[in-house]
Amino acid sequence: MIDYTDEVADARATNKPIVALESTIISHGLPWPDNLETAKRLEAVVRAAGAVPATIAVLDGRVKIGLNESDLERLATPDSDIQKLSRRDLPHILAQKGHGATTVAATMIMAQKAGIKVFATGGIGGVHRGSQQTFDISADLQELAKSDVAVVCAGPKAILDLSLTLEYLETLGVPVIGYQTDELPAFWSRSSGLKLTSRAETPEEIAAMLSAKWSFGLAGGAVIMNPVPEDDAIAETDISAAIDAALAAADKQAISGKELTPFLLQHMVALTGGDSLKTNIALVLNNARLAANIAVAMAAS
Ligand code: PSU
Ligand code: MN
Repeated sequence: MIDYTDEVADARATNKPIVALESTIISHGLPWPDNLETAKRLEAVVRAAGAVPATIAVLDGRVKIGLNESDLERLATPDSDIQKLSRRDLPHILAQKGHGATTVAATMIMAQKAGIKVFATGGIGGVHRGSQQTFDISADLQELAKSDVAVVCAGPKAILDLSLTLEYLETLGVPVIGYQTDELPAFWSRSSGLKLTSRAETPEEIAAMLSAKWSFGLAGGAVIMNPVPEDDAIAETDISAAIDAALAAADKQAISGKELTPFLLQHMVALTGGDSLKTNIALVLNNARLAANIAVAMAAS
């Protein structure tokens, strides 16, 4: 059921550091053609930092750990038959031999099966605003409590309720580690006003925390919160109106379920004249670099 590229198979056999990358950001998170270019740049960034990239997806009912160029193109092409896959969608897509891009949740499952400990994305899913009514809470959060994978992100996407997302992670016992910050970053912005209880200054410190967690038998993942670089960030005050407008549009058009996050991200790009897209690309590249540094530190310890 699982296919590895030669590069990833070799890295597994020789214990080289590997970084998992997800594919929902390619198929449903970023617009064409930036999505394909970013997918390739992410792999290049991981390689430049001394680790092997393993972009994960499901193609023809096969779990692909590592993708070749034509796989990436297939995932990036608009209007293809690529579904957005979370944990609950996997049995259907595998049995029907379908195609899908894996979310943070589904990528964590596959990474764990492949023995990959570190994974980079843009922003994790979380508790949506208004979830008291809609019950919309990303399956990413439950997965963080289940799969033994560290996820590097720039915060939960700021379209979410960040405070409730932190509460939910606390309830699930998921460590949330600020990288060189005491504050939860907010995806496009570096600050949220919400304090974190755990901070690390170096990839080595993060590797030590992960090793302590897993060697003690504390199952489940961890989230590394890596603020977007200053030069690429959008101030909270400059983006909040666009977030409100995107949420209002989703409400008006009654968008819900798995469509909601892609809809909101797409609207943000239009509402910010492309600024949110530039920041999204910058932050995910920054996360891939840190994830590779952590994977290298883990392999060395
Ligand atoms: N990070 C990005 N863009 C994205 C995502 C993350 O910069 O599109 C994706 C991830 O795959 C994440 C998903 O799991 O958004 C969250 O979707 P939902 O809220 O439906 O769980
Ligand atoms: Mn949801």
